[in-house]
Amino acid sequence: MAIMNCLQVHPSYEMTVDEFKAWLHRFDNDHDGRISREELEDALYSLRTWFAWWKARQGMKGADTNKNGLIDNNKEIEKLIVYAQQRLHMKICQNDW
Ligand SMILES: [Ca+2]
Repeated sequence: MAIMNCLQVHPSYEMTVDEFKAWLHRFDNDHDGRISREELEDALYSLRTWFAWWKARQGMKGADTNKNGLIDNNKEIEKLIVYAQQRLHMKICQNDW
């Protein structure tokens, strides 16, 4: 995995929605602006999440509303944020907080 010049994100670290999106896109390995299940899995591994592959699959299932296997629009990212908050206990707050 590539070494990235970024802050280490920890599940208990509070971030804004924008920071979450920026963090997620660091794992967009093919730089197509969309997040695949594999890329989501890498992101979860970076948090040292247990069962990252399974959680990535669950997150994808919940967030990928148009079922194209990619998180590729704002609505899907928002659903992924809800998943991350509820199931991964990540603290993601609105930008204007
Ligand atoms: Ca999609």
